[in-house]
This record gives sequence, C-alpha cells and structure tokens, in this order.
Amino acid sequence: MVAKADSTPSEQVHPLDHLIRTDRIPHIWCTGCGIGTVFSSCLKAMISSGIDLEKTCMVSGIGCTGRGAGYLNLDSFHTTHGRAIPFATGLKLGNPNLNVIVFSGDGDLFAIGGNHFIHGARRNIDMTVICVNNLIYGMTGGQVAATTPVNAKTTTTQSGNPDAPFNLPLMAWASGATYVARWTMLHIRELTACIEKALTRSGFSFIEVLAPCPTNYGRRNREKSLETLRLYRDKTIIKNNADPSELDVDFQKGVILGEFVDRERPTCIENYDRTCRAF
Ligand SMILES: Cc1ncc(C[n+]2csc(CCOP(=O)(O)OP(=O)(O)O)c2C)c(N)n1
Ligand code: SF4
Repeated sequence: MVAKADSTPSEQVHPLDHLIRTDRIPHIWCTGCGIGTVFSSCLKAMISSGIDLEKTCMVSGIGCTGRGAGYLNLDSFHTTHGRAIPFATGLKLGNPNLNVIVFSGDGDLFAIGGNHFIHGARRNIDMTVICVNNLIYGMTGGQVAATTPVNAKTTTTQSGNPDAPFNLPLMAWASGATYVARWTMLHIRELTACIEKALTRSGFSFIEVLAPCPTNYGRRNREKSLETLRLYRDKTIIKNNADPSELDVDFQKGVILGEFVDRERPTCIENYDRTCRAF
C-alpha cells in the first residue's frame, strides 16, 4: 500500500489501484484461490513492460479466471465461453496497433475454446495468452477438464479421471506459438518477467500458470491450499528450453517449469499484408 501525500490511513491506495475497477471490489475469488496472484502479476508486467496502456486491452472468456477482464480498468471484454481468442483476433485485425492480452482459464481456452487456441497459434496472431490452469472447471462447481490429472476426483469423475490431460505447452508449440512458458503462481518473479517479455514481442505468446482451486479441486482431492503450494515449491524443476514432449503435469514425477519456446515467424498480419500486396 502507498499513501497519497498528506493522506490519512483510510486514504491509502494500492499501487495497482489505477488499473483496477475498484468499484467492482470485493472480487469473486475464494480465499486461497490462485487467480488473484496471477492477475496482479499480469498487471505488474503491463506496467513494467512500458507498453502503452491506452492502446492495451484484455479479453477473457467465462469462468472464475475469466472474471479478470471485468476487474481491469482499461478497455476490456468479458466475452462468451471459449471465445476469448476469436474476440481478441477481431480486435487485433481491426486495430493492429493494439496490445491484446487474453486472460482465461484452462477449461475456457482448451476445452470449449481448444479449436480457437490451435488456430490462433497456427496463424501466429499477435497476442499474449495467459492461461490460469487450476486443473478443473472452478466456476461451475468442479467438473472434469481437459487438464485434470489422471485419477483426480471431480464432480463428473467421482471415482477418478480415466482420461489423460493435455500437455498445454506441447500443444502451443505444435500449433505454432512463437513464445511458450510455464510457471506456477508461486514463481511470481519469473512469471512477471515472462509476461513482460511476451507483451513486448510480436507473435502468438502463451504462458501457462498453475494455480490452486482449493474450493473445487483441492477439497475433493484432499489437497489443502498450503499443500498445493508445497507441491509447487518441492515438486517442480526449472528447465528452460525443455523438450515440449517432457512437459506433462504430473506432480508425482515432478513438473517442469520455464521458458520453452522463443522463435520468430511472420505474424498473421504480416502474412495477410504480403498476400494482399501480391494479389
Ligand atoms: C456455452 C457455455 N457452456 C458452458 C458454460 C458453463 N461454464 C461456465 S465457466 C465454465 C468452465 C470454466 O472453467 P475454466 O475456464 O477452467 O475456469 P475457472 O473457473 O476454473 O477459472 C463452464 C463450463 C457456459 N457459460 N457457456
Ligand atoms: S471456485 Fe476455485 S477457481 Fe473459482 S474462485 Fe474459487 S478457488 Fe478460485
């Protein structure tokens, strides 16, 4: 908290207050939820990257994570479930000068919205996609997601999830993303630095952030918030440039974090301009 000059304690403001629609506070996130930490990391990176905030917008889909856009005090869009990337694509193509950030959940981006994700990456649309992966559909009460670990209990897999989850960085890399990283919400400095980098480079950037949902994942899987944070501390290995095929989220074996892909490819707009000129 910082105090305004000649302020009383009740007038103290948080350093990120100017980026938050404070009239929407209190937020909806549960005690122990990891989303708020990822959101503030994103706001800090937006400031430290030096990008023009007047030309920056955030798009979210639906879900607890998807509430992020509605709390941001910039142009922001809380869109329909799974469709954050198509909305963001429209914004970028309509005004290529915009910095476009997508902030959404694993269910939104990789289940109902999975198709849009792979094509956004394939076309190398210039945007930064931040996915809070809490391994479940938090908002709707804890149904199985495309990221839920094998054997994990959810409301729709009460005797354990039989299906293998996606390896999100592998999917991003294979689809054509030009920047791919993964952190947990405990690795806040590294996360903020990677978001900052993603915001200042061109092309489709993807950052996965593992974060707890104590209410709907932790409770059913006998994992208290603090235990999840211990897993993030003790069962993760930082290995930059790791082979994307090694990046399954399996805390029994250890989960690899780091910056995995940083490559150049013509962006969607560059490709469209070139094709139009040639026509
Ligand atoms: C078309 C449509 N189908 C289903 C829903 C219900 N729904 C809302 S949020 C959500 C899942 C969100 O999960 P995730 O993206 O992982 O976000 P979290 O709440 O975990 O942050 C679902 C299925 C919806 N709103 N719209
Ligand atoms: S239900 Fe889970 S994801 Fe949603 S706010 Fe609560 S802890 Fe966070």
